[in-house]
Amino acid sequence: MSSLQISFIKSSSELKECPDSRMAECALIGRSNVGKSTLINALARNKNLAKTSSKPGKTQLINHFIVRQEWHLVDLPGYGYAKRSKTEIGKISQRIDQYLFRRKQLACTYVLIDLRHSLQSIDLAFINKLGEHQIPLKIVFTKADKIPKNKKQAQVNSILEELGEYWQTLPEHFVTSSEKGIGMEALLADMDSICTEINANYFGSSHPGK
Ligand SMILES: Nc1nc2c(ncn2[C@@H]2O[C@H](COP(=O)(O)OP(=O)(O)OP(=O)(O)O)[C@@H](O)[C@H]2O)c(=O)[nH]1
Ligand SMILES: [Mg+2]
Repeated sequence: MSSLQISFIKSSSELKECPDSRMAECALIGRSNVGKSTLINALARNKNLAKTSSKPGKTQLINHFIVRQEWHLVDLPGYGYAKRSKTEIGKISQRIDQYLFRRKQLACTYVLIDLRHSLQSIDLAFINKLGEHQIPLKIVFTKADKIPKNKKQAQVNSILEELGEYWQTLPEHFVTSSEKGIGMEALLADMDSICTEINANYFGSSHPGK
């Protein structure tokens, strides 16, 4: 994979601080420590772009990155990190919801799920909430390097089966490892094509007001 032109734009603590741009964006969401920020670094091939940590709760703000000067990639705080005060948990969850439910530029949400575990109730609740609000979503399985090769597909199928009990049509999914660079090209191509289409149809020259 050739290196990607991507740079950090800004961190925002609420929706109204987010970049006021006419560009589509893809957002990464998922439990704290699932590997959202690391995934951005793996896509960028730059370990210092997004701040990561082996401890959960690292990303607390809405972080905008710009890809090829064409679309935004957004690193969100994780949900489900219990070792915070109730006030802090409420504030972060409100920040996430406000962004996901009201950001007009949001083209697709990628929900990251750790492939090592069965589907957690908090992930299911979050995915179902996105579905109820009709927010486009896809699933990104992370840390695939931690699963033996011969067990990987069975683990993917088992999580999808659990999800299938609630979803008639399963969301599209990607299997990735930021550590080993697995699945990066497919994921990036997907984001690229979604944002290019939205940019052309919604933010293009025919868009009213432009
Ligand atoms: N083995 C392995 N470890 C990974 C992978 N992706 C992330 N990690 C590790 O998982 C830990 C958490 O990664 P982060 O990217 O900071 O997680 P996050 O989802 O951004 O977490 P918050 O900011 O707390 O929401 C770090 O120790 C990473 O090195 C992966 O593909 N494979
Ligand atoms: Mg993070």
